Amino acid sequence: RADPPIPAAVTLQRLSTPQDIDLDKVLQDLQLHRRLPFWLFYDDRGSELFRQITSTPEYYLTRTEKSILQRYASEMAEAFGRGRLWIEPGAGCCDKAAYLLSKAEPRAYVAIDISEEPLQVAAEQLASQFPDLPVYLLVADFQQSFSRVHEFLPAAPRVVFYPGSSVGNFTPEQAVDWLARLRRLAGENGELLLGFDLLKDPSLLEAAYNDADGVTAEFHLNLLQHLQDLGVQLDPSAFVHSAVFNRQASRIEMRLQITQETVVTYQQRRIQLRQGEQILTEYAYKFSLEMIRQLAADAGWQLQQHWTDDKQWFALARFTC
Ligand code: AVI
Repeated sequence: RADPPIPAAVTLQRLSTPQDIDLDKVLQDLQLHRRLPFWLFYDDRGSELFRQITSTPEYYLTRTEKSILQRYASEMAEAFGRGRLWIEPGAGCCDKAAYLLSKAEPRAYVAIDISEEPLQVAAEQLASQFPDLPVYLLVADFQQSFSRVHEFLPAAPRVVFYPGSSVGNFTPEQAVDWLARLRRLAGENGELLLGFDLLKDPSLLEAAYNDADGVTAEFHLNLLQHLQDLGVQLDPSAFVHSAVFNRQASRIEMRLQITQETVVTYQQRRIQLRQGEQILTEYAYKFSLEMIRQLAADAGWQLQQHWTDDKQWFALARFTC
């Protein structure tokens, strides 16, 4: 597909290209700790499967968050004030921001993502929906080019928008680190709008990560295909998907279960996996308001207010520095 033309109000900056994955480190973690990183889910096929997950009947998160944004967009815009620079790390196709942009009258909208293609598609849509809105697309590996992001943005008080409960895929320590980085990105008098999934009946939580059509299972197992594409040798038929809610830790734990003895090889590394072993691939933390308040406070953010749905399944909260 040819690149679409970039509309006049849109500025595209390429700050980094997808970095080479340190595959040996990934395999070492598998060998020593029976762990694989969740970001391995997201190759092109994985991103498409995640998009499909968001429309399964069981995966209430995206639907619910959008309904909150739709319902409270004016109130949120009022709370954050007009004329701010809205920055969305990991923006993807920017569809959630669109609910707010119509009300918030931002100085500009900044979408940051490592994948350029969805950003460009989103830019076309945003430009037709909001012809006067300056849009900045920053193609960046957020971990690496955080400091350079500042060089390209107009001066205005900032709001960082981080929806989707992606904060729940970090361990609490990583989440505090990440929120502290978002605080630096937000700058002086910066604010944060953070989406997070709330604690609820474990059967609803487990259903959301074990949909009946098996889309989540396919998404999970696609990680094995991704590894194979990167040059790892393995037999996918030895792995099955599992997702269980750990009540004590307040998180869904996704694991690949080993159904028969199998070997994973990469260059000189040979990893023998026995039947019954498990490989941890993802956490998805489920929060109380107090949990999220504390995490954010540890990163220097103060909770100001939050918005939720009638069932209190999901929330978006506003924080100030
Ligand atoms: C991206 N993230 C918020 C999703 C979640 O719910 O934790 C990833 C996901 N994993 C399995 N299903 C969805």
